[in-house]
Amino acid sequence: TASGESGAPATTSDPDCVFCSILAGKIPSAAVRESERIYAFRDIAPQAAVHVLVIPRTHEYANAGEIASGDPELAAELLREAAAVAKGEGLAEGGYRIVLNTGHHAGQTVYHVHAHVLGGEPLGRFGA
Ligand code: DGP
Repeated sequence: TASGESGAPATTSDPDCVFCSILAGKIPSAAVRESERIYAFRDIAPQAAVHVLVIPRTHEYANAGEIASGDPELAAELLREAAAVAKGEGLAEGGYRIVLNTGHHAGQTVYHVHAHVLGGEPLGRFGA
């Protein structure tokens, strides 16, 4: 996809992707934070008192490794926005976890890169 005449960054979309449908407004979501390239919304099946998903508006990166290689600035923005969500949700003092699942063994179900921001209560230790 080419950049628009506005010079805005190119954005791709997949009609079969649930997060692209959320971005398009076809599936409702509870917005938490929005910027030009990033959208944050509440997870439909929260795994902690606070559970927010932070995603780039573009579909082109499936996971953390792809976005870090393909658009390092966007990857950094994803993490900055995740931290801003945590601060906005009041998690900065108590602490929180940012999770980026990659692939089957990690339980990744949506192949549109997303950071989970989890907190608001003590979290169980991660692992198998
Ligand atoms: P992962 O397992 O890392 O691929 O996480 C995908 C997350 O997406 C999972 O925690 C549930 C969430 N999710 C899936 N479908 C929807 C939806 O339609 N709305 C919202 N808000 N979250 C969704």
